[in-house]
Amino acid sequence: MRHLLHDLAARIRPDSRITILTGAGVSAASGVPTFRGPGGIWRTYKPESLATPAAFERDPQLVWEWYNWRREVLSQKQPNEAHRVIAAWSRRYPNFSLITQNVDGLHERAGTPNVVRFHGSIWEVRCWNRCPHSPVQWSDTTVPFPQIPPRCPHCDGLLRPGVVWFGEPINPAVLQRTQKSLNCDIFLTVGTSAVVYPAASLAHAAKACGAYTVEINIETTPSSNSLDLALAGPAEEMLPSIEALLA
Ligand code: BJW
Repeated sequence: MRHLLHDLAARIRPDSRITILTGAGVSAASGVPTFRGPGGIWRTYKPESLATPAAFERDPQLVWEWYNWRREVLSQKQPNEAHRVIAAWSRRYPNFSLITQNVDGLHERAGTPNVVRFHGSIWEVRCWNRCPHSPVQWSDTTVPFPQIPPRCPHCDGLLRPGVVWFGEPINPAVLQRTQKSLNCDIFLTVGTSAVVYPAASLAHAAKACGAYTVEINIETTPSSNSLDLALAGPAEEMLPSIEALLA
């Protein structure tokens, strides 16, 4: 393992264009449950009854109870070493991009600016009716909401969480920023099961653009064999080890 980490560290230069894609595994050490795997959210809850527009239409109360509960849990969690190393790299490397599938806001709280939030943010809301008086989406960090489901302050209709549910498209502006950052020297995919599309295709797209592609995960994923390097281990240990070699 040590020589693999050395090889990777040797590739990282001050002017390297570095792009990182993160998934739920990056927040696991902060105590945030992942979606799949042991203890994963989808082991207890069915995605189709909570994370689809149809689920919200059917039972907005249930869906909001779930998101309200997750917001309460998240408000008590702190960024971990993986978030902190990524934040340090965002300050050090001028050509650095972070794309996260996580909606938890922990990268921002660790100090990474300009995070590309591929699946939105649990700390944002928007009007379900898309009423003309409200912005498309806005920040609301109230925990817990005094009323479930929360109501649009402009039209009194339902609010929905500002996240991307199954069957919903990725925001076009987010896709545009993502596309730009695929043109990089090193693409790291960290703590994601690489089964949810289109996020799962990003490492392959970066490789097709010429990037050296690296996976950091405690398990193998459908991408492990097709990337240039698969590092088996926890993000909160592997990233600090790489950082120590860079110093
Ligand atoms: C560690 C660790 C440690 C643990 N260190 N590692 C092709 C085929 C079939 C279906 C589709 C397809 N293309 C698209 C689809 C449909 C669907 C999809 O991909 N389905 C698949 C499941 C089959 N995709 C979509 O619907 C997407 N939209 C779309 O395609 O739109 C098209 C469209 C175009 C035009 C009009 C209309 C539509 C949207 C996907 C949205 C995903 N949303 C969620 C919920 C977000 C909100 C919320 O949180 O409530 O996003 S689902 C959930 O999965 C969440 C995550 O961001 C996402 C990915 O999960 P992630 O991060 O990979 O977590 P896990 O738990 O899966 O994995 C954790 C990993 O960490 C594991 O590998 C562990 O080993 C590892 N690990 N500890 C390092 N310490």
